[in-house]
Amino acid sequence: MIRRVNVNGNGVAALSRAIGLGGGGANSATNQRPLQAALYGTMAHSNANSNPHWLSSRGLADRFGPLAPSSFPHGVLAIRFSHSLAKEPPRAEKFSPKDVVLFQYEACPFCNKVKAFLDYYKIPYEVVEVNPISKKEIKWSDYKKVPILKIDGEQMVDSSDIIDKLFQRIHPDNPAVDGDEEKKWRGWVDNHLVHMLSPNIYRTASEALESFDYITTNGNFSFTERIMAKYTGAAAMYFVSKKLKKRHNITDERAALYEAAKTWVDALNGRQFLGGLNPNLADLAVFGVLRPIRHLKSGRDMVEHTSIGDWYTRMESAVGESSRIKSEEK
Ligand SMILES: N[C@@H](CCC(=O)N[C@@H](CS)C(=O)NCC(=O)O)C(=O)O
Repeated sequence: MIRRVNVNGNGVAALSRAIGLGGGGANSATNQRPLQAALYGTMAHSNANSNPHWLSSRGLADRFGPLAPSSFPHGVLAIRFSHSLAKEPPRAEKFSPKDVVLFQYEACPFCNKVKAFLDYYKIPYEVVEVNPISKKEIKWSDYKKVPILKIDGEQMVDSSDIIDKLFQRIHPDNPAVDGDEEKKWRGWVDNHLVHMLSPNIYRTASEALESFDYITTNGNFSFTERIMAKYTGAAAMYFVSKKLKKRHNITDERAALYEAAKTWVDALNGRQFLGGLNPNLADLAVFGVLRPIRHLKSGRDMVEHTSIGDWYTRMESAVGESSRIKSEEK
């Protein structure tokens, strides 16, 4: 159930379709709007076609790696397991939905949080890549953002709500009430960590190209689409990332990323995971958001310049293989 993108034209429109943006013929002004909108991306509220200034859209921010603030103490030695997954097998044994479909953008950090949860619990799921302009794949829903999880026909929206609901179903006897620490750090991921991503992964021309190479390789693109998306998308996001940096008052994006990693390691306070012996939902959220960038230059730099690498490696092994169902397995 993976989206196939049809390429009928050249230039900007084809490119915009290639990065999942939709669009018409190649050269007209109208045909450039889809790219603008797409690049606005992620725009939580925007009507892309009505926005004349494609480099200033807040939408872009969301889609390609949203963004925001932080502050956080750390070092609580008392381990709270209210939401912790400690001592439980990383498998949803009492909960086995038959049909789980995640509507997503490949590079969306909120979608990646949900994927980390599903992978950890070994809940098999299909992925539908959503076209950010037409959003035709989610036309059936009133909700216009991703992720949307359809689970045996039931719609769930908003990454944290989705995770809370799934957690409750996996642990029906253990009401999913966040411990204060876990809750705080889950909030930190949504309000701070995600905002570090775009300024870092599109920081230089070569990093923007590397990021779009990742996005297009992991999406479902034809060869032509991939090439076009890579270069046009990378160029656009390079400029957009500078705007995002300003919007979030970031002066040195790398330093801000390292600081975030350090803040997280401090929060662990010597524990294997924030959850103690096993990951809790905050561990899964941080891991989910960082996983797509781990092997990009920014992620490599982060591991080299901070001590987050050991925790990250433990998370990789705790989460294990992805439980995503590939199209050929269907
Ligand atoms: N609070 C939501 C945020 C979801 C969100 O903002 N998703 C972005 C993509 S990363 C989106 O769909 N934006 C709307 C759009 O692209 O039009 C969550 O945690 O799921």
